[in-house]
Amino acid sequence: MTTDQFSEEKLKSLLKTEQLGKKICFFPSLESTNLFAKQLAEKGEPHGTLVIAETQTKGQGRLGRSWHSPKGGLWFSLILRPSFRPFLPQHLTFTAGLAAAQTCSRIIPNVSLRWPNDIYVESKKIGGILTEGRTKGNDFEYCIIGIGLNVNLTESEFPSILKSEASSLLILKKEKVEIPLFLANLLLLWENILKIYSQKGFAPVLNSWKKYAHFLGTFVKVDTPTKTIEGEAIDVTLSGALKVKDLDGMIHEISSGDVRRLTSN
Ligand code: BT5
Repeated sequence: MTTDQFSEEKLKSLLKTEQLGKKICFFPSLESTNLFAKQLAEKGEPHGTLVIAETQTKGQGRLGRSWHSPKGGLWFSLILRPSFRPFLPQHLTFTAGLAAAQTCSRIIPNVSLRWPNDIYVESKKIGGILTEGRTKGNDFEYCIIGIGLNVNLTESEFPSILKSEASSLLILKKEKVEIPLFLANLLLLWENILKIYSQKGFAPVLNSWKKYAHFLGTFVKVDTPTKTIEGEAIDVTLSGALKVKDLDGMIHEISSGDVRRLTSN
């Protein structure tokens, strides 16, 4: 199917991956690509299946938050059933973030990653990742990784509440990005990162991820499900946790939360 923003045939002709995106499910509109991908995964759809929608009517963020998904953005989810063990879903989020940051960096400078799942350019959020998984016993049967990237969104397409904190590749680059080419690049980079993860473990992925983690070494405020911690973001561990040193010198290892930067250096 082809629309003015996306062409399935174009994507197929540009894709150089072995597994990611080998099956493409494209829709002009879906409630949420994560939700749809989950339904497909439950029916046994294979590793690498791509679900993509031109708009989402109920795009999901983390913790029940919503994701604004008008036409012009790149909204997609992948079904991942990694054959290697062990793997952690939170590690997969980092692989996705790294692939997204590397792809965006080919278009605009100053792309950064903010723990655990945000893609920023300076102080503006341009994308986010939503990872969901289904367990079977102690193991993961599948993971759904949803990526939302504000590719060709204009200023007027953001609601006023997001205007000061969000941006898009189009706004920053002042040029339209070809979505099928962008996605083909992203999927190839992601597949290579997943290969590195399966062969060499998480450490090399994390090291590359940290090159984009400009928030490390700055003062942050982290809202966790139970408390708020302020201090210096000092590291991200191999389990994917954020280490923050508070003003008393105490080190906190945080596995879930939202980071806000308190300094702009
Ligand atoms: C995220 O959540 O950042 C994960 C977003 C994942 C979206 C993708 S799109 C494809 C797939 N299908 C889905 O249904 N979801 C995934 P979180 O960290 O909770 O951030 C959500 C917050 O970001 C919201 O509360 C807003 O403040 C802000 N936000 C919403 N839409 C935005 C947008 N388009 N650009 C920038 N910020 C946005």
